[in-house]
Amino acid sequence: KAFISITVQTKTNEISLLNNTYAKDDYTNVTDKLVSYLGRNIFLKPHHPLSLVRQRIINFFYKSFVNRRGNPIFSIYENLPPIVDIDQNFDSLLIPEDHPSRTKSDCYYINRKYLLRAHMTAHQSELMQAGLNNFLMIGDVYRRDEIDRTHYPVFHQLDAVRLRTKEQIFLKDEALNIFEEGNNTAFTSAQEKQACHSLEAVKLMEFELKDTLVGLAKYLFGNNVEYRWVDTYFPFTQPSWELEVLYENNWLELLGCGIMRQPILSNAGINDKIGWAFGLGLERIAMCLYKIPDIRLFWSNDSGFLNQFKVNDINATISYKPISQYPQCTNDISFWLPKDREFSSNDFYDLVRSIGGDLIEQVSLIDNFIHPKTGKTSHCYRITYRHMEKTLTQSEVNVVHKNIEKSVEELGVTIR
Ligand code: FA5
Ligand code: MG
Repeated sequence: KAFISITVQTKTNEISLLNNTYAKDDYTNVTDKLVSYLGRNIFLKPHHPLSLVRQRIINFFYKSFVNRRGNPIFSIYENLPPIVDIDQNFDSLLIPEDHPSRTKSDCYYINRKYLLRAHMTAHQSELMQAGLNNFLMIGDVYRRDEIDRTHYPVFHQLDAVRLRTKEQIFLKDEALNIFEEGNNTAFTSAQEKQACHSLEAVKLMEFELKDTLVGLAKYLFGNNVEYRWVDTYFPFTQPSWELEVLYENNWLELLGCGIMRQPILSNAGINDKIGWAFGLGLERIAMCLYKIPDIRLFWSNDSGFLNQFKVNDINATISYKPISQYPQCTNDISFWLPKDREFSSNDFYDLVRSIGGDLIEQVSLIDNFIHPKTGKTSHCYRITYRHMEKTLTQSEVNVVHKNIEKSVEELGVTIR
């Protein structure tokens, strides 16, 4: 039955999503399975672990940034619709036409114009145009990606923007400016400041940004948290950094941030301010804070999971106790890739997820082989099945696996 759900879409030339109808075209790749997540808003449900993390971060910003009367200055946007256009998700953020993050194999497109937002940064420009200077944007984001315990095609991000004028950063010091006549030829690395900015302004912004984010990491993980800054690149910030924290002996990427590229502000009609911005993932933080072992659990309606987060104090220490680990079943699938059309592993992952739903714990490419005579490529994937709340029988798994084998031919592959 699950197998029918992906074919339904191809019968009509339109898709209805959140009370709107969209024409399909050659870019359409949203699946029915994905569409079923729209509007579930688990990050807003009281006591949901993502909601606890969300509220703690909001409280940190309320406490850290107040005006002279002691009122919080950051405004919170958590109902921004997840369907955005390519201008919001890419163009307004100066993401180049040929950037890999735009490809069909990375995003869920509704058609050539609209997609499910791939990051919360998509709303930056519209909120700046509305006149806001300090704001947080929180919501569900959608990406085509691998399948394992830490990756899910829907996850949640919290993004922030803070804009400052010359008077706000330099106070009464008339001699200092945000902008200078930039020497555009002086680029040596991605870490260099933008030519239009003065070094003084950038250093003060960098200091406040890093101080805020280290403060946030300590607020969430405790004062003794070990952290490090890593230089990185984003098309919409320069310089750019990632903050990593040490968690169970691994460096975990918590967030990306940087000084906003000035054309994003000027395109939004802002010519007298400099800004910093960051974006973080809520699942990663919740998985560490509450020791949640598998990202699928966030979507569980099981009371054995949800009740563990019913606390009166959102800052309470919670350590998730697995209800029980039910056994895994693995089944492999091998096929020849088509020679006459494109094939991306993400196409296969989506298909597996559409059919197997949350029974799928992991899909991994275990063999990639080119036939020496025919030149044909063969992929072998290992699919790990595990139910979160009961033991799966081999025959239940076989039914799903057969359905996957049957429908994988839609991708033009030939089962070996
Ligand atoms: C971005 O999405 C940028 N928009 C962030 C940003 C905003 C940078 C503003 C500068 C200014 P990235 O793809 O690295 O960047 O994701 C940001 C964070 O989301 C990551 O640090 C991580 O915490 C989380 N994240 C990213 N991909 C996943 C995933 N597949 N599963 C869980 N969390 C993820
Ligand atoms: Mg990243």
